[in-house]
Amino acid sequence: MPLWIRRACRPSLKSRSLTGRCTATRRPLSVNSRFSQVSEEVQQAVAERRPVVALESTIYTHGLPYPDNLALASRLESLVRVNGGVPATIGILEGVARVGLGADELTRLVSSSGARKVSRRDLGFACGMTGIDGKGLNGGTTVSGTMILAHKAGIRIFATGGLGGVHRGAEQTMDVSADLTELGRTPVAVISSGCKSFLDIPKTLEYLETQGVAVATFADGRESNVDFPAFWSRDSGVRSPAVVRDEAEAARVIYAHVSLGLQSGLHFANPIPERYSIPHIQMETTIAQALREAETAGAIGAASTPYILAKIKDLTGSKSVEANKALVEANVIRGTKVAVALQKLEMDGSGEDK
Ligand code: PSU
Ligand code: MN
Repeated sequence: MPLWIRRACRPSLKSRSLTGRCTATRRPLSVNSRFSQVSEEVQQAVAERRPVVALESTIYTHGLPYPDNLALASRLESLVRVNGGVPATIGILEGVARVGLGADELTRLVSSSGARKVSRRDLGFACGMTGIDGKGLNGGTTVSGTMILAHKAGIRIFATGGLGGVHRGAEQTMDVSADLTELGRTPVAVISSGCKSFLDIPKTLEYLETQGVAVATFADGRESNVDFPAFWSRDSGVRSPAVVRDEAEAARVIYAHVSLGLQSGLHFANPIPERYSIPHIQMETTIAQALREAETAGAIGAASTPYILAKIKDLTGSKSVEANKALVEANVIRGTKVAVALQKLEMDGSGEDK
């Protein structure tokens, strides 16, 4: 059981509702240090058990140019707020891992050149080293880096565009995103539009199963044949291992998962809104070309995903960028609704009666 639950459930007059259910405020692990800071707003929202939604920053530092990235970052934060949540954008600014970047901090991060891409392995470097100017480093946190910092701050819900995965040819390269192992060890629910199909989706789902990650796709009104989505495409040719009807159902799964003390994460895939979706078959040609160009350029390891994404952007013109923005917005709205539904379950304990 995560420490914050244990602490929150210590019996005391304050921590028991009339029904005897635990309604205490939730205290995160000690997070404020020289290397990590949680904003006042996020700390308070977590303590008051309000629905907090984590947002990553690699999509800004490595996905979009300035100032488009800043516009998207502000828009995503306001979407969380108008849907009843508290946003917590996460990233590394001058050597400090920040949960809940303020407007000025966010601008400094997304406008800086040379920000690193920070997954679990990079956190110590990003916070421990300095640049040639003697200042701390900047970094955009990936799904993996963001999950770690969100969890430390007591946040359970995280919305983003897409998840890393097992790369095609991984049997040779061993290129498996750290996002997948993070999902295996960190109890945070990630809402995204699945994996881009330049990855190997069947292997990604196999790997997530091995890691003990709960994976489901939002049905969006579909009765059967729900595919795990492939980012720009609602279909992928690969059936989703599980399906949830709506945000309330996703919240019930999270509530049960956390109550059982499971330490692994969850992934809820939200298919791209229909009017922006690009058919799976159509994307395949573009992807094949982007992969060939990445191979020729020798873009491997951490450089591989950003390189392929930039190539696909060149090849599809603005279409993929528009679709990208539309889907991340839809995911953030969904993620916030899940967080609101989860808060409701926790507050009235209705999940326990099921
Ligand atoms: N997939 C996308 N968009 C992204 C990423 C993945 O569709 O921006 C980013 C995320 O930050 C993700 C990271 O966590 O790339 C995965 O990189 P890698 O494949 O190197 O693990
Ligand atoms: Mn990789």
